[in-house]
Amino acid sequence: MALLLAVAALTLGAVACGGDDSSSSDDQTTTEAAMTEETTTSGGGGSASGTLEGETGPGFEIEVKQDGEDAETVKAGSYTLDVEDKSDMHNFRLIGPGMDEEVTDVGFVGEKSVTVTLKPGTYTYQCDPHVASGMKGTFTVT
Ligand SMILES: [Cu+2]
Repeated sequence: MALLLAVAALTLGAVACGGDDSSSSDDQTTTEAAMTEETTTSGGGGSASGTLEGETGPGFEIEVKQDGEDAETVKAGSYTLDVEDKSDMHNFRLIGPGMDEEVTDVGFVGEKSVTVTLKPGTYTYQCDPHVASGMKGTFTVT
């Protein structure tokens, strides 16, 4: 009889321990979630790895350059894209994996700078009203 009580007491003790374990793992989950959020925030604010220069207008021309040369192949990463829009007839849009951004709109004349994250694939830059007239180009991100 005494042995039976001892077993019962042990069992109760084990259940109590189990309860403690689950509450402490809840704490761990919370900490982990907070750390993940922090990592995401600092990753998003990372500094650009290079600069790309976009130009649209004043004629029916649009281009993207890197280091002064026509961008054809660009390494994946975060870039500062400086766009010079030289006419109120044209805009500048960049379309690619995970993005479709109108950097300058029709009517805007001047310079605009945005940060873009380029992923491997093909990117197209274009002037929306004049795509049919050939105001577009592409570059490859590797
Ligand atoms: Cu145009």
